[in-house]
Amino acid sequence: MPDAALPESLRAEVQRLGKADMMVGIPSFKNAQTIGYVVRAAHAGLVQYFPDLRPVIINADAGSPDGTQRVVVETEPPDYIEEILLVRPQNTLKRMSLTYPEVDGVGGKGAALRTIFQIARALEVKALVVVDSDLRSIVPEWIELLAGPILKGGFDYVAPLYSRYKYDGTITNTVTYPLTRALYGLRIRQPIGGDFGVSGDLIRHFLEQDDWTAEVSKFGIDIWMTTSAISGGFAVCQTRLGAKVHDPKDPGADLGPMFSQVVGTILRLTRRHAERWLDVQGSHDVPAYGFERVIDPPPLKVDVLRLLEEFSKGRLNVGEEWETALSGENRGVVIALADEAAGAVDRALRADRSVEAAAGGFHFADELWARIIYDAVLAHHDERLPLDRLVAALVPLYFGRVASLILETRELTSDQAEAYVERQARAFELAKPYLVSRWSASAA
Ligand SMILES: Nc1nc2c(ncn2[C@@H]2O[C@H](COP(=O)(O)OP(=O)(O)OP(=O)(O)O)[C@@H](O)[C@H]2O)c(=O)[nH]1
Ligand SMILES: [Mg+2]
Repeated sequence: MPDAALPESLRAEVQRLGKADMMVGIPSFKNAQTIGYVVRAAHAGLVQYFPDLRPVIINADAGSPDGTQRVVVETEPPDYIEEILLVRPQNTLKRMSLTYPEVDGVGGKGAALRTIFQIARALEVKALVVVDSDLRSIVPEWIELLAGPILKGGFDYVAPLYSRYKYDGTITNTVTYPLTRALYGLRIRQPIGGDFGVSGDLIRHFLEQDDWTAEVSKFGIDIWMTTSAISGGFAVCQTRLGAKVHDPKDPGADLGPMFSQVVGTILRLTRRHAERWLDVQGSHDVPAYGFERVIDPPPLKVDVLRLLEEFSKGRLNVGEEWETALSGENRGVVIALADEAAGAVDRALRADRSVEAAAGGFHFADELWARIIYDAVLAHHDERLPLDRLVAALVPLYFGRVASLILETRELTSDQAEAYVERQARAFELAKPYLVSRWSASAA
Protein backbone atom coordinates (compact mmCIF):
# COMPACT_ATOMS: atom_id res chain seq x y z
CA MET A 1 0.00 0.00 0.00
CA PRO A 2 1.48 3.35 -0.98
CA ASP A 3 1.78 5.77 1.92
CA ALA A 4 -1.39 7.84 2.18
CA ALA A 5 0.35 10.76 3.91
CA LEU A 6 1.03 13.96 2.04
CA PRO A 7 4.42 13.73 0.28
CA GLU A 8 7.21 15.69 1.92
CA SER A 9 7.74 17.78 -1.22
CA LEU A 10 4.23 19.23 -0.96
CA ARG A 11 3.90 19.56 2.79
CA ALA A 12 5.32 23.06 3.22
CA GLU A 13 3.29 24.48 0.36
CA VAL A 14 0.08 22.92 1.63
CA GLN A 15 0.77 24.12 5.16
CA ARG A 16 0.97 27.65 3.83
CA LEU A 17 -2.62 27.31 2.61
CA GLY A 18 -3.80 26.80 6.20
CA LYS A 19 -7.28 25.25 6.41
CA ALA A 20 -10.17 25.31 3.94
CA ASP A 21 -13.86 24.39 3.95
CA MET A 22 -14.23 23.63 0.33
CA MET A 23 -11.89 22.61 -2.43
CA VAL A 24 -12.11 22.21 -6.17
CA GLY A 25 -9.56 19.73 -7.52
CA ILE A 26 -8.63 19.64 -11.20
CA PRO A 27 -6.43 16.84 -12.62
CA SER A 28 -4.76 17.69 -15.90
CA PHE A 29 -2.48 16.46 -18.61
CA LYS A 30 -1.84 18.72 -21.60
CA ASN A 31 -5.00 20.80 -21.20
CA ALA A 32 -3.58 24.30 -21.75
CA GLN A 33 -6.30 25.04 -24.31
CA THR A 34 -9.23 24.43 -21.98
CA ILE A 35 -8.14 24.54 -18.34
CA GLY A 36 -8.20 28.34 -18.02
CA TYR A 37 -11.94 28.35 -18.59
CA VAL A 38 -12.45 25.47 -16.14
CA VAL A 39 -10.47 27.28 -13.44
CA ARG A 40 -12.45 30.50 -13.93
CA ALA A 41 -15.76 28.63 -13.85
CA ALA A 42 -14.75 26.81 -10.66
CA HIS A 43 -13.60 30.05 -9.13
CA ALA A 44 -16.80 31.86 -10.04
CA GLY A 45 -18.83 28.98 -8.62
CA LEU A 46 -17.00 29.16 -5.30
CA VAL A 47 -17.41 32.95 -5.08
CA GLN A 48 -21.03 33.02 -6.18
CA TYR A 49 -22.45 30.09 -4.24
CA PHE A 50 -20.19 29.78 -1.20
CA PRO A 51 -19.11 33.32 -0.28
CA ASP A 52 -18.95 32.45 3.44
CA LEU A 53 -16.65 29.44 3.08
CA ARG A 54 -12.86 29.30 2.85
CA PRO A 55 -12.24 28.13 -0.72
CA VAL A 56 -9.23 26.65 -2.48
CA ILE A 57 -8.56 25.40 -6.01
CA ILE A 58 -5.85 22.79 -6.56
CA ASN A 59 -4.62 21.71 -9.97
CA ALA A 60 -2.69 18.41 -9.98
CA ASP A 61 -0.86 18.19 -13.28
CA ALA A 62 1.19 15.44 -14.86
CA GLY A 63 4.05 17.84 -15.72
CA SER A 64 2.43 18.81 -19.03
CA PRO A 65 4.84 20.22 -21.60
CA ASP A 66 2.18 22.53 -23.10
CA GLY A 67 2.07 25.09 -20.29
CA THR A 68 -1.08 23.80 -18.58
CA GLN A 69 0.21 24.81 -15.15
CA ARG A 70 1.16 28.29 -16.28
CA VAL A 71 -2.36 28.80 -17.61
CA VAL A 72 -3.77 27.83 -14.20
CA VAL A 73 -1.54 30.24 -12.32
CA GLU A 74 -1.86 33.09 -14.78
CA THR A 75 -5.59 32.95 -15.53
CA GLU A 76 -7.59 36.00 -14.38
CA PRO A 77 -7.01 36.70 -10.66
CA PRO A 78 -9.66 36.32 -7.93
CA ASP A 79 -10.66 40.02 -7.90
CA TYR A 80 -11.55 39.81 -11.58
CA ILE A 81 -14.20 37.19 -10.75
CA GLU A 82 -15.47 39.22 -7.80
CA GLU A 83 -15.84 42.28 -10.00
CA ILE A 84 -17.77 40.56 -12.76
CA LEU A 85 -20.08 38.80 -10.29
CA LEU A 86 -20.52 41.77 -7.94
CA VAL A 87 -19.90 39.53 -4.94
CA ARG A 88 -17.54 40.29 -2.09
CA PRO A 89 -16.70 36.94 -0.49
CA GLN A 90 -15.52 36.78 3.13
CA ASN A 91 -12.39 34.84 2.28
CA THR A 92 -9.97 35.24 -0.58
CA LEU A 93 -9.69 32.26 -2.81
CA LYS A 94 -6.40 30.40 -2.77
CA ARG A 95 -5.16 28.69 -5.86
CA MET A 96 -2.28 26.31 -6.38
CA SER A 97 -0.93 24.25 -9.26
CA LEU A 98 1.44 21.38 -8.60
CA THR A 99 3.02 18.44 -10.36
CA TYR A 100 1.75 15.37 -8.55
CA PRO A 101 4.09 12.49 -7.61
CA GLU A 102 3.60 9.05 -9.12
CA VAL A 103 2.18 6.28 -6.95
CA ASP A 104 4.51 3.26 -6.92
CA GLY A 105 6.08 4.49 -10.14
CA VAL A 106 2.76 4.99 -11.95
CA GLY A 107 1.31 8.35 -12.95
CA GLY A 108 -2.11 9.17 -14.37
CA LYS A 109 -5.44 10.65 -13.46
CA GLY A 110 -5.78 8.44 -10.37
CA ALA A 111 -2.35 9.43 -9.05
CA ALA A 112 -3.38 13.07 -9.54
CA LEU A 113 -6.59 12.50 -7.57
CA ARG A 114 -4.72 10.76 -4.80
CA THR A 115 -2.65 13.89 -4.26
CA ILE A 116 -5.84 15.96 -4.41
CA PHE A 117 -7.39 13.73 -1.70
CA GLN A 118 -4.29 14.03 0.47
CA ILE A 119 -4.34 17.81 0.23
CA ALA A 120 -8.10 17.91 0.90
CA ARG A 121 -7.58 15.83 4.02
CA ALA A 122 -4.69 18.00 5.21
CA LEU A 123 -6.79 21.15 4.71
CA GLU A 124 -9.72 19.44 6.52
CA VAL A 125 -12.24 20.37 3.84
CA LYS A 126 -15.92 19.52 4.27
CA ALA A 127 -16.49 19.03 0.57
CA LEU A 128 -14.27 18.37 -2.41
CA VAL A 129 -15.45 18.90 -5.98
CA VAL A 130 -13.40 17.40 -8.80
CA VAL A 131 -13.86 18.48 -12.41
CA ASP A 132 -12.08 17.49 -15.62
CA SER A 133 -9.83 20.02 -17.29
CA ASP A 134 -11.07 19.41 -20.86
CA LEU A 135 -14.63 20.56 -20.13
CA ARG A 136 -16.35 23.08 -22.38
CA SER A 137 -19.79 22.92 -20.79
CA ILE A 138 -18.92 23.59 -17.15
CA VAL A 139 -20.61 26.70 -15.68
CA PRO A 140 -20.18 28.12 -12.16
CA GLU A 141 -23.39 26.45 -11.02
CA TRP A 142 -21.75 23.02 -11.40
CA ILE A 143 -19.76 23.76 -8.24
CA GLU A 144 -22.97 24.28 -6.28
CA LEU A 145 -24.62 21.27 -7.90
CA LEU A 146 -21.71 19.00 -6.98
CA ALA A 147 -21.07 20.34 -3.46
CA GLY A 148 -24.64 21.22 -2.42
CA PRO A 149 -25.76 17.62 -1.77
CA ILE A 150 -22.78 17.21 0.59
CA LEU A 151 -23.00 20.52 2.45
CA LYS A 152 -26.81 20.78 2.53
CA GLY A 153 -28.05 17.23 2.02
CA GLY A 154 -25.68 15.08 4.05
CA PHE A 155 -24.55 13.01 1.07
CA ASP A 156 -21.00 11.69 0.77
CA TYR A 157 -20.63 11.02 -2.93
CA VAL A 158 -22.19 12.99 -5.75
CA ALA A 159 -22.06 11.45 -9.22
CA PRO A 160 -22.85 13.56 -12.28
CA LEU A 161 -25.94 13.19 -14.42
CA TYR A 162 -25.54 14.73 -17.82
CA SER A 163 -26.70 14.30 -21.34
CA ARG A 164 -23.91 13.08 -23.52
CA TYR A 165 -24.03 12.54 -27.23
CA LYS A 166 -25.25 9.00 -27.94
CA TYR A 167 -21.80 7.88 -29.13
CA ASP A 168 -19.93 9.46 -26.20
CA GLY A 169 -19.35 7.63 -22.92
CA THR A 170 -19.29 4.18 -24.51
CA ILE A 171 -17.39 2.52 -21.64
CA THR A 172 -20.02 3.90 -19.29
CA ASN A 173 -22.92 2.85 -21.46
CA THR A 174 -21.73 -0.67 -22.24
CA VAL A 175 -20.06 -1.70 -18.98
CA THR A 176 -19.82 0.51 -15.93
CA TYR A 177 -23.45 1.66 -15.82
CA PRO A 178 -25.15 -1.70 -16.47
CA LEU A 179 -22.66 -3.72 -14.42
CA THR A 180 -22.63 -1.41 -11.38
CA ARG A 181 -26.41 -1.32 -11.50
CA ALA A 182 -26.83 -5.08 -11.77
CA LEU A 183 -24.17 -5.93 -9.19
CA TYR A 184 -24.81 -3.35 -6.48
CA GLY A 185 -28.43 -2.50 -7.29
CA LEU A 186 -27.89 1.25 -7.69
CA ARG A 187 -28.83 3.08 -10.86
CA ILE A 188 -25.89 5.47 -11.01
CA ARG A 189 -26.05 6.59 -14.61
CA GLN A 190 -22.51 8.05 -14.81
CA PRO A 191 -20.32 6.04 -12.45
CA ILE A 192 -17.15 7.22 -14.24
CA GLY A 193 -18.26 10.69 -15.30
CA GLY A 194 -15.13 12.49 -14.15
CA ASP A 195 -16.95 15.33 -12.36
CA PHE A 196 -18.07 14.56 -8.82
CA GLY A 197 -18.34 15.66 -5.20
CA VAL A 198 -16.86 13.90 -2.14
CA SER A 199 -17.39 14.55 1.58
CA GLY A 200 -14.52 14.88 4.06
CA ASP A 201 -15.49 11.51 5.57
CA LEU A 202 -15.36 9.74 2.24
CA ILE A 203 -11.99 11.33 1.37
CA ARG A 204 -10.57 9.81 4.55
CA HIS A 205 -12.16 6.46 3.67
CA PHE A 206 -10.59 6.54 0.19
CA LEU A 207 -7.16 7.22 1.67
CA GLU A 208 -7.52 4.48 4.28
CA GLN A 209 -8.31 1.75 1.72
CA ASP A 210 -5.48 -0.69 1.34
CA ASP A 211 -6.33 -1.07 -2.31
CA TRP A 212 -4.35 1.04 -4.73
CA THR A 213 -3.19 -0.53 -8.01
CA ALA A 214 -1.55 0.73 -11.20
CA GLU A 215 -5.00 0.83 -12.86
CA VAL A 216 -6.42 2.91 -10.03
CA SER A 217 -3.54 5.35 -10.56
CA LYS A 218 -4.74 5.78 -14.13
CA PHE A 219 -8.31 5.80 -15.45
CA GLY A 220 -9.46 3.06 -13.06
CA ILE A 221 -9.84 5.78 -10.42
CA ASP A 222 -13.42 6.82 -11.27
CA ILE A 223 -15.00 3.37 -11.00
CA TRP A 224 -12.82 2.66 -7.98
CA MET A 225 -14.24 5.71 -6.18
CA THR A 226 -17.83 4.92 -7.08
CA THR A 227 -17.51 1.27 -6.09
CA SER A 228 -15.62 2.12 -2.89
CA ALA A 229 -18.31 4.64 -1.92
CA ILE A 230 -21.07 2.07 -2.50
CA SER A 231 -19.33 -0.81 -0.79
CA GLY A 232 -18.33 1.39 2.14
CA GLY A 233 -22.01 2.14 2.71
CA PHE A 234 -21.69 5.88 1.99
CA ALA A 235 -24.70 7.98 0.94
CA VAL A 236 -24.60 8.36 -2.83
CA CYS A 237 -26.63 10.71 -5.02
CA GLN A 238 -26.55 12.19 -8.52
CA THR A 239 -26.70 15.78 -9.69
CA ARG A 240 -28.10 17.20 -12.94
CA LEU A 241 -25.41 19.11 -14.79
CA GLY A 242 -26.92 19.47 -18.25
CA ALA A 243 -24.71 18.53 -21.18
CA LYS A 244 -21.17 17.18 -21.04
CA VAL A 245 -19.07 18.72 -23.79
CA HIS A 246 -15.36 17.86 -23.73
CA ASP A 247 -12.49 16.81 -26.00
CA PRO A 248 -14.01 14.15 -28.24
CA LYS A 249 -12.66 10.58 -28.35
CA ASP A 250 -13.22 7.88 -30.93
CA PRO A 251 -13.67 4.54 -29.12
CA GLY A 252 -11.72 2.43 -31.65
CA ALA A 253 -8.80 4.84 -31.79
CA ASP A 254 -8.58 6.28 -28.28
CA LEU A 255 -10.38 4.18 -25.72
CA GLY A 256 -8.65 0.76 -25.66
CA PRO A 257 -6.24 1.55 -22.79
CA MET A 258 -8.90 3.41 -20.83
CA PHE A 259 -11.27 0.44 -21.24
CA SER A 260 -8.60 -1.90 -19.86
CA GLN A 261 -7.94 0.28 -16.82
CA VAL A 262 -11.61 0.82 -16.03
CA VAL A 263 -12.81 -2.71 -16.69
CA GLY A 264 -9.73 -4.26 -15.05
CA THR A 265 -10.66 -2.31 -11.93
CA ILE A 266 -14.36 -3.12 -11.91
CA LEU A 267 -13.60 -6.83 -12.41
CA ARG A 268 -11.00 -6.85 -9.67
CA LEU A 269 -13.43 -5.22 -7.27
CA THR A 270 -16.07 -7.92 -7.85
CA ARG A 271 -13.86 -10.23 -5.79
CA ARG A 272 -13.06 -7.68 -3.13
CA HIS A 273 -16.72 -6.79 -2.59
CA ALA A 274 -18.48 -10.07 -3.41
CA GLU A 275 -20.43 -10.02 -0.16
CA ARG A 276 -21.87 -6.62 -1.15
CA TRP A 277 -23.39 -7.78 -4.44
CA LEU A 278 -24.07 -11.53 -4.43
CA ASP A 279 -27.46 -11.17 -2.71
CA VAL A 280 -28.61 -8.04 -4.53
CA GLN A 281 -31.58 -8.51 -6.83
CA GLY A 282 -32.96 -5.85 -9.16
CA SER A 283 -31.99 -2.20 -8.70
CA HIS A 284 -33.38 1.09 -7.54
CA ASP A 285 -33.08 4.75 -8.39
CA VAL A 286 -30.48 6.93 -6.77
CA PRO A 287 -31.71 10.39 -5.66
CA ALA A 288 -30.99 13.20 -8.09
CA TYR A 289 -30.37 16.82 -7.16
CA GLY A 290 -30.68 19.94 -9.32
CA PHE A 291 -33.09 21.33 -11.86
CA GLU A 292 -33.94 19.42 -15.05
CA ARG A 293 -31.98 20.26 -18.22
CA VAL A 294 -32.86 19.91 -21.87
CA ILE A 295 -29.60 20.60 -23.69
CA ASP A 296 -28.30 18.28 -26.39
CA PRO A 297 -24.51 17.99 -26.68
CA PRO A 298 -22.93 18.28 -30.13
CA PRO A 299 -22.54 15.13 -32.24
CA LEU A 300 -19.36 13.09 -32.33
CA LYS A 301 -17.98 11.05 -35.22
CA VAL A 302 -17.01 7.44 -34.69
CA ASP A 303 -15.15 5.18 -37.13
CA VAL A 304 -17.41 2.11 -37.22
CA LEU A 305 -15.36 0.34 -39.86
CA ARG A 306 -12.35 0.40 -37.56
CA LEU A 307 -14.44 -0.96 -34.68
CA LEU A 308 -15.67 -3.88 -36.79
CA GLU A 309 -12.17 -4.56 -38.04
CA GLU A 310 -10.67 -4.55 -34.53
CA PHE A 311 -13.45 -6.86 -33.36
CA SER A 312 -12.83 -9.33 -36.18
CA LYS A 313 -9.07 -9.31 -35.48
CA GLY A 314 -9.85 -10.54 -31.97
CA ARG A 315 -10.31 -14.05 -33.43
CA LEU A 316 -6.58 -14.21 -34.14
CA ASN A 317 -5.13 -11.94 -31.49
CA VAL A 318 -7.02 -13.17 -28.43
CA GLY A 319 -8.78 -16.30 -29.69
CA GLU A 320 -7.01 -18.39 -27.08
CA GLU A 321 -8.22 -16.11 -24.29
CA TRP A 322 -11.78 -16.23 -25.65
CA GLU A 323 -11.49 -20.00 -25.51
CA THR A 324 -10.48 -19.89 -21.84
CA ALA A 325 -12.74 -17.14 -20.61
CA LEU A 326 -16.02 -17.50 -22.48
CA SER A 327 -18.59 -20.25 -22.01
CA GLY A 328 -18.84 -22.58 -25.02
CA GLU A 329 -22.18 -21.22 -26.13
CA ASN A 330 -21.17 -17.55 -25.92
CA ARG A 331 -17.89 -18.25 -27.67
CA GLY A 332 -19.68 -19.85 -30.61
CA VAL A 333 -21.92 -16.84 -31.09
CA VAL A 334 -19.00 -14.44 -30.70
CA ILE A 335 -16.95 -16.19 -33.40
CA ALA A 336 -19.92 -16.15 -35.78
CA LEU A 337 -20.39 -12.44 -35.11
CA ALA A 338 -16.69 -11.72 -35.62
CA ASP A 339 -16.88 -13.58 -38.97
CA GLU A 340 -19.84 -11.42 -39.89
CA ALA A 341 -17.92 -8.26 -38.93
CA ALA A 342 -14.97 -9.37 -41.09
CA GLY A 343 -17.36 -9.91 -44.02
CA ALA A 344 -18.87 -6.46 -43.57
CA VAL A 345 -15.42 -4.84 -43.50
CA ASP A 346 -14.50 -6.70 -46.64
CA ARG A 347 -17.63 -5.62 -48.48
CA ALA A 348 -17.20 -2.02 -47.38
CA LEU A 349 -13.59 -1.88 -48.56
CA ARG A 350 -13.84 -3.93 -51.73
CA ALA A 351 -17.25 -2.98 -53.02
CA ASP A 352 -16.74 0.58 -51.83
CA ARG A 353 -20.03 0.56 -49.97
CA SER A 354 -20.77 2.56 -46.86
CA VAL A 355 -20.09 0.63 -43.68
CA GLU A 356 -23.71 1.12 -42.69
CA ALA A 357 -24.86 -0.62 -45.88
CA ALA A 358 -22.21 -3.33 -45.64
CA ALA A 359 -22.93 -4.11 -41.98
CA GLY A 360 -26.70 -3.82 -42.35
CA GLY A 361 -27.80 -6.71 -40.18
CA PHE A 362 -24.92 -6.69 -37.69
CA HIS A 363 -26.41 -7.09 -34.22
CA PHE A 364 -24.54 -7.84 -31.01
CA ALA A 365 -27.39 -8.79 -28.68
CA ASP A 366 -27.86 -7.33 -25.19
CA GLU A 367 -28.13 -10.74 -23.54
CA LEU A 368 -24.97 -12.00 -25.22
CA TRP A 369 -23.05 -8.92 -24.11
CA ALA A 370 -24.29 -9.25 -20.52
CA ARG A 371 -23.24 -12.90 -20.40
CA ILE A 372 -19.83 -12.14 -21.87
CA ILE A 373 -19.19 -9.59 -19.13
CA TYR A 374 -20.37 -12.12 -16.56
CA ASP A 375 -18.10 -14.76 -18.11
CA ALA A 376 -15.24 -12.31 -17.56
CA VAL A 377 -16.26 -11.80 -13.92
CA LEU A 378 -16.28 -15.58 -13.48
CA ALA A 379 -12.98 -16.12 -15.30
CA HIS A 380 -11.40 -13.61 -12.94
CA HIS A 381 -13.03 -15.26 -9.95
CA ASP A 382 -11.65 -18.66 -10.97
CA GLU A 383 -8.29 -17.16 -11.91
CA ARG A 384 -8.47 -18.75 -15.31
CA LEU A 385 -6.38 -15.92 -16.80
CA PRO A 386 -4.27 -13.10 -15.42
CA LEU A 387 -6.44 -9.99 -15.21
CA ASP A 388 -4.50 -8.05 -17.86
CA ARG A 389 -4.88 -10.83 -20.43
CA LEU A 390 -8.53 -11.26 -19.59
CA VAL A 391 -9.21 -7.56 -20.08
CA ALA A 392 -7.15 -7.46 -23.29
CA ALA A 393 -9.43 -10.20 -24.61
CA LEU A 394 -12.48 -8.09 -23.82
CA VAL A 395 -11.28 -5.03 -25.75
CA PRO A 396 -12.18 -6.37 -29.24
CA LEU A 397 -15.52 -7.57 -27.88
CA TYR A 398 -16.18 -4.07 -26.54
CA PHE A 399 -15.39 -2.69 -30.00
CA GLY A 400 -17.87 -5.14 -31.53
CA ARG A 401 -20.52 -4.20 -29.02
CA VAL A 402 -19.95 -0.47 -29.61
CA ALA A 403 -20.11 -0.95 -33.39
CA SER A 404 -23.50 -2.57 -32.92
CA LEU A 405 -24.66 0.20 -30.57
CA ILE A 406 -23.69 2.84 -33.12
CA LEU A 407 -25.25 1.08 -36.08
CA GLU A 408 -28.45 0.46 -34.18
CA THR A 409 -28.84 3.94 -32.70
CA ARG A 410 -27.76 6.02 -35.69
CA GLU A 411 -31.31 6.98 -36.64
CA LEU A 412 -32.44 7.38 -33.04
CA THR A 413 -33.04 10.53 -31.02
CA SER A 414 -31.15 11.01 -27.75
CA ASP A 415 -34.14 9.75 -25.77
CA GLN A 416 -34.46 6.66 -27.92
CA ALA A 417 -30.73 5.97 -27.62
CA GLU A 418 -31.12 6.31 -23.86
CA ALA A 419 -33.88 3.70 -23.94
CA TYR A 420 -31.43 1.37 -25.70
CA VAL A 421 -28.96 1.76 -22.82
CA GLU A 422 -31.74 1.14 -20.29
CA ARG A 423 -32.84 -2.00 -22.12
CA GLN A 424 -29.28 -3.30 -21.99
CA ALA A 425 -29.07 -2.52 -18.26
CA ARG A 426 -32.20 -4.59 -17.69
CA ALA A 427 -30.58 -7.43 -19.64
CA PHE A 428 -27.68 -7.34 -17.15
CA GLU A 429 -30.13 -7.55 -14.25
CA LEU A 430 -32.08 -10.39 -15.86
CA ALA A 431 -28.90 -12.36 -16.52
CA LYS A 432 -27.54 -11.87 -13.01
CA PRO A 433 -28.66 -15.35 -11.81
CA TYR A 434 -26.36 -16.76 -14.54
CA LEU A 435 -23.48 -15.02 -12.77
CA VAL A 436 -24.49 -15.73 -9.19
CA SER A 437 -25.17 -19.45 -9.66
CA ARG A 438 -21.81 -20.03 -11.35
CA TRP A 439 -19.94 -17.85 -8.89
CA SER A 440 -21.42 -19.69 -5.93
CA ALA A 441 -20.90 -23.11 -7.48
CA SER A 442 -17.26 -22.38 -8.08
CA ALA A 443 -16.80 -20.79 -4.63
CA ALA A 444 -18.25 -23.97 -3.10
N1 LIG B 1 -2.95 14.49 -13.82
C1 LIG B 1 -3.32 13.77 -14.87
N2 LIG B 1 -4.51 13.99 -15.38
C2 LIG B 1 -4.88 13.27 -16.44
C3 LIG B 1 -4.05 12.30 -17.04
N3 LIG B 1 -4.72 11.78 -18.08
C4 LIG B 1 -5.90 12.43 -18.11
N4 LIG B 1 -6.00 13.31 -17.12
C5 LIG B 1 -7.11 14.20 -16.82
O1 LIG B 1 -8.25 13.43 -16.51
C6 LIG B 1 -9.40 14.07 -17.02
C7 LIG B 1 -10.20 13.13 -17.89
O2 LIG B 1 -9.43 12.74 -18.98
P1 LIG B 1 -10.07 12.62 -20.42
O3 LIG B 1 -8.95 12.26 -21.32
O4 LIG B 1 -10.86 13.84 -20.73
O5 LIG B 1 -11.01 11.39 -20.22
P2 LIG B 1 -12.44 11.14 -20.90
O6 LIG B 1 -12.28 10.17 -21.99
O7 LIG B 1 -13.09 12.43 -21.19
O8 LIG B 1 -13.20 10.40 -19.75
P3 LIG B 1 -14.73 10.49 -19.50
O9 LIG B 1 -14.97 11.87 -18.99
O10 LIG B 1 -14.97 9.44 -18.46
O11 LIG B 1 -15.40 10.21 -20.81
C8 LIG B 1 -8.93 15.33 -17.74
O12 LIG B 1 -9.05 16.39 -16.82
C9 LIG B 1 -7.49 15.03 -18.02
O13 LIG B 1 -6.71 16.18 -18.07
C10 LIG B 1 -2.76 12.10 -16.47
O14 LIG B 1 -1.98 11.28 -16.91
N5 LIG B 1 -2.46 12.85 -15.38
MG1 LIG C 1 -12.80 14.23 -21.38
